[in-house]
Amino acid sequence: MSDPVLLEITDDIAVIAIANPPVNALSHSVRQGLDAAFAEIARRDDVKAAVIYGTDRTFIAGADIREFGKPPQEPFLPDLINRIEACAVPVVAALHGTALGGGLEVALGAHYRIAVPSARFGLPEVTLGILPGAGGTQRLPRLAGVEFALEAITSGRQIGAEEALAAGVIDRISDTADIREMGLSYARELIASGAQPRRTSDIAPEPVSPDVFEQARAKLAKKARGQLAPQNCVKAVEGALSLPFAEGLANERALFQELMESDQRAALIHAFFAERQVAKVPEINGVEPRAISRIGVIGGGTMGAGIAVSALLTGLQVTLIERDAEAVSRAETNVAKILQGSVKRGKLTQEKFDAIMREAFEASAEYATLATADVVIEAVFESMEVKKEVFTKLDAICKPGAVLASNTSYLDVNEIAAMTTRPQDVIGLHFFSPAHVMRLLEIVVADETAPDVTATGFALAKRLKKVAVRAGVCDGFIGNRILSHYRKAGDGAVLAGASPFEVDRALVNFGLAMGPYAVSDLAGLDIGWATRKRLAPTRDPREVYAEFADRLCEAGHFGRKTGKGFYVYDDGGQTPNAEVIDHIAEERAAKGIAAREIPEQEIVDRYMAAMINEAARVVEEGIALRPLDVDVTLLNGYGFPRWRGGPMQYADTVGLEKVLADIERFAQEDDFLWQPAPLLKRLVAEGKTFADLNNA
Ligand code: 3H9
Repeated sequence: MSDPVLLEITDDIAVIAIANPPVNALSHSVRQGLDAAFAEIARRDDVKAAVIYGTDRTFIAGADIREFGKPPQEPFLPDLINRIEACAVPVVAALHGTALGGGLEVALGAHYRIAVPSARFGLPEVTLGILPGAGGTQRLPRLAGVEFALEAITSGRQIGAEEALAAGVIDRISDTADIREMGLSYARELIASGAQPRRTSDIAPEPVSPDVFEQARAKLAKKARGQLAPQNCVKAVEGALSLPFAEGLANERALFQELMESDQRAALIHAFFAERQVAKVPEINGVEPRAISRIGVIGGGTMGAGIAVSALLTGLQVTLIERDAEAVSRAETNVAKILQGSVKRGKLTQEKFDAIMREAFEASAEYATLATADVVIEAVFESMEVKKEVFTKLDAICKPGAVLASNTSYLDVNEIAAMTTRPQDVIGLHFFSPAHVMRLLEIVVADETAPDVTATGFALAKRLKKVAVRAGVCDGFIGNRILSHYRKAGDGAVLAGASPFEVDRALVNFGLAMGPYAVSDLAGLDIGWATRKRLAPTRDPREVYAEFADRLCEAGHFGRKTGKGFYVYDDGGQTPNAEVIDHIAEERAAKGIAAREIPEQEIVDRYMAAMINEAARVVEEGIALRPLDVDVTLLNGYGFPRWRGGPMQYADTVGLEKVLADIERFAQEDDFLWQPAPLLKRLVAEGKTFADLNNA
């Protein structure tokens, strides 16, 4: 392996190049190399300045996250950065790409910072369940002010060069293309002007009112409910103001260590790597995707319009098909409305909006306009008959090699593919609503889908900035199949004695964005009702079928859109619907169930056990490639709390033995719903975890 840190002395300037692809993370060998370089600079008397820069596409993306959880090796990053800051000659950080986490902390330890206009900065540690642990919480407030630092550190957001310059994070922006040269010429200028080292730790931070910290704590307690890292970030920044620099650093270190040992840190880092691992699908390894520039979308409702917008925003040409002129015009309005939302939020300029609507988007009632599309995504009504009709038409019109995709969320993609003479070109692309916002895309690979069609699905997802998960064909694929099981566990808890409102509250307290009954109200209760009716003929007579949601639907209460569902919606507020309690009481009486009090923890245990158990089946059947694919699905499409890492990570954290024991306990009440998955039993017997399968 070539040296990750290279030191050369040129014109009395020590030039330190970091070359640790892909992102120049501060691995042990990089820290050693930097330490040795600064030791060498200290030894020499012919060096008048130093420059640090990153080779290839970026400066430094931070500490090497793969080293977390392993025994730490010296030199430690905080000590190394102190050593850089203590350097007797001016140190310049020349910045391009991203300077993130420990990377930005290295730059803050340097004495002068220069960046190209496209450079981006940030302390994203909080998103990994930790805090900037190499002086970031002490140096950023000194350079850019406490309030700026507090916001940047607790949000973890990336900051552009202009904003960084205005805030004092960097000293200068330069559009010199050669980063090494950019650093060198700044260093030469500093030497010529007799500039001295300028140590951030010497700056006295500007005092702020203690209210600033209290307000931050209160805001984060709401926004980042249940999370440790944001609160520790506040404490660390507070220390920058209340403690001398060295003590502030020690305080930061202690708070950092506390987080390093937390399950939340393990979960968030699992999520980070899982979202990258999920794109590694063996069957497409080395397979070239088909070219995509023109997309066809069939159906201009909420889903179709969202898909169209998502494609338009990444520069693709989109043709949207609707039934007749009136529907075409409605679809156009839907697309324009969503795009206008981007204009309002400042994400899109009015000129760009006009150009997209004029040049990249067309809506039509003529299927023939799809003849040149590279990928066509059908997003019509969820009925096999309707889908079959669409695919028969597509088969007749689309060019050879076009990818024909269905956005179905439950239906059999093999059956849809069989309607065409080219099943190898057919795939499921299951977007989540609203499609221009939600990050998840399930790529449903049917029996005959060609590997380059699957590869095209993944390439399209990347282009649309989505996280794609490979799924096999079954009712509901990965996400909705698992959902239907844990929803039944929620209903089971209600029949046993909890109210839907208690179930929602328990799961929100657990960390879900919304409880399941509030979600059903939002999605429309008629949707679940239609699915239940569709599956009724095949329902196993042993299933304890909960009817209380059907009672609401029969009365025309479909949730938010009708003003009433599990909750009553008026004046922008939401209150429990008392009628639901009556329906449940009647149902319990009819079923001979004596209600008992269900503790909050039991509600969570039931819900999680059902989720994990069905997920284990989904993995065992190969519907999901690995447990991590399930985690990524639930995190990005179903509001699962990221700081718990996904259901499989959660299962490993609480222990698979406990999950199995829970299932066996609940089975005493309903042994049809609670049948342990063979994979779960096997892992427990072998003393293994889901993580072992991820790494297999
Ligand atoms: C920290 O700094 C703690 C300190 O405060 C205190 C310490 C004491 N380490 O995302 P990509 C890998 S915490 C190891 O696909 P992009 C990534 O897994 C750190 N590996 O590329 C992938 O590997 P593979 C704070 C890392 O261009 C490959 O690099 N920093 C790291 O879309 C390419 O990544 C962060 O949180 C890492 N730090 O995005 C930044 N980063 O090819 C985390 C990436 O095998 N990183 N990899 O799948 C990012 O946000 C993005 O990777 C970045 C590039 C924006 C840099």
